[in-house]
Amino acid sequence: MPSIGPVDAATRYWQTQRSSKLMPISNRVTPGERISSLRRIIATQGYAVIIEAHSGLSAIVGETARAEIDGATKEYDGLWESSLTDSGTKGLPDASIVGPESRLHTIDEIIHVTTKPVIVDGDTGGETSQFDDLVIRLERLGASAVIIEDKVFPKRNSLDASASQELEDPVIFAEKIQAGKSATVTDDFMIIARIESLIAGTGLQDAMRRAELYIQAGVDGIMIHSGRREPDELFEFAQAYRPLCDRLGRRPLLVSVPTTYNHHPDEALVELGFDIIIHANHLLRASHMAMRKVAQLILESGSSFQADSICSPVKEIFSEVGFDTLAAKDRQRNAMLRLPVIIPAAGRDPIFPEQPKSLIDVAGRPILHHQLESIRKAGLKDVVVVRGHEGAQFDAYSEEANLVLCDNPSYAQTQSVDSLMKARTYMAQGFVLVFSDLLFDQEILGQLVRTDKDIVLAIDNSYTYHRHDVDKRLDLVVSKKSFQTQFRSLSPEPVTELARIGKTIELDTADYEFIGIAFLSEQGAKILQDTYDDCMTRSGSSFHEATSFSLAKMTDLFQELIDRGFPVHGLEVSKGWREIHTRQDLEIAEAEMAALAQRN
Ligand code: SPV
Ligand code: MG
Repeated sequence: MPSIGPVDAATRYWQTQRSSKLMPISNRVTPGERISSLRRIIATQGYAVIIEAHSGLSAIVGETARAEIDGATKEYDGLWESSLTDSGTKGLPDASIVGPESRLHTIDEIIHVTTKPVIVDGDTGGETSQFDDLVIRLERLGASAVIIEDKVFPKRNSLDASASQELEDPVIFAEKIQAGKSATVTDDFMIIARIESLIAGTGLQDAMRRAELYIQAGVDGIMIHSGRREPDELFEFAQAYRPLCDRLGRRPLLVSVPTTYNHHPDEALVELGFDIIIHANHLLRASHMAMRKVAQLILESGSSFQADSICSPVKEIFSEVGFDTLAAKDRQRNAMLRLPVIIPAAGRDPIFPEQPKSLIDVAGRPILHHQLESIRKAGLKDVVVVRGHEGAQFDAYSEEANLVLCDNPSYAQTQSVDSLMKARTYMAQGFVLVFSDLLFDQEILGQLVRTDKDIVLAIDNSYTYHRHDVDKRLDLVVSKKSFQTQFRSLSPEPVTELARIGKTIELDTADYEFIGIAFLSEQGAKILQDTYDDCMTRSGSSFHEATSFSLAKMTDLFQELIDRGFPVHGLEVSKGWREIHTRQDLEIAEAEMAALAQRN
């Protein structure tokens, strides 16, 4: 039998909890963190390489792309939300036709599914007031920068050499930059000016003059664009940029979009002084070519069979967009609904000696009937009853669908733990424990099963309001938060970690009573069984409140788990249950049910 030393097993438990629960948090980013991350990357790495995205899926592809080079992993530093590819995706030309609302929708779509910095193509920025509004919205979304070009609205894409390109008056454009800067909330959000002199053919001198004006206006970066394959003037600009900045006393970032001159590698552009390199349209162009190929192939071959080899498998798309995670959650939920409910019902109660407690009639039906009704309303199906005293009376239930009868022949010498363990073959996926003397609403089961804890007991504190009238032995509970005085006045958390459980706790010390329903996840059930097995090997004298381990009650075993460092939680429920301890309880329950039936 494996020995699970108290410390070892609990330490292992906490380690697995930490590693499994931190993952989703590290995968999220706040707008503020995302905005500043672009500057941070450039400050630490010296440059940033950006890939275009035009949709959520293309953004995921860009964000997750990896290359192993000389033992190091390379990835993109951020995403470019391009007007060319956003328009192209919609089947429209890049000519100020797709409006800002639509563009913002795409940007939001990209930001929603990624964590990397996003640089937005702001076209001309529109009028000053429109640009202000764009800046406010982009900063709030978490984009790191917007690039606006010094052309006149409506602009035409810069890569079409035949298009006539009209440039904006640089003084007016500089004012737009200033207005945009004053609309920002943080210093992190960047406004980058894109100089189109080399596209419009007005030459290097014009480009340099514009750069000076824009730098003086407070711009955070300059993008110098060229549609040439050998952009000599652009390289000259890059060389003259450093002395210009030295003269002006500040050097905004320098940005390159090497679509036409991409035989000059990124590294060479960084050498020339570029800080940001944007590969501006490649994911759209790649998907366009792939789509055309596949569309044609299916037509030619009369089936999609041959196209399969050049399409991503559906499963890959599923996992790319998080369908896998969602399906895993569904599976988890369905597994929850398949959880067995185990009812230890073997004991003999001296107040009701003639019957198993489960089969006492309340309002004309045995307690077990009421329990099965609530269990099934909660969506749980499988029920295991452990019988002992007057066990043959359960024979009437042997044909009941999804109900298993288990025997505890030693019931007269043992207590609830022993009975529960007679059903251990049903615990592999976790289980719900229900005491046999309890009437309860289905909501309690649903709430318990939905907590993300491994061992959760339904607890109620209503007895504390009349604790001095309590005349029966309750399963009392002390929660950990009762040690933390600062929490006492706050509204109670529904789930709380427990410190003590047992019948001999002083009524004044306890916060809650355990009502007799508990949920144990797969891991919780394993911990419970391992602990039980370990205690069996050591059993001898007393075990918590029991005089021997074989007489242990569930409260004793739960206390043992707490002492070993496994978290046992309580979920607060304040109504919807009644236990039948005495004949008076029976009368009260019947009266309550009659009142309820009348109301309905
Ligand atoms: C874009 O990607 O939309 C750009 C860059 O503005 S370019 O197409 O080269 O003008
Ligand atoms: Mg553009």
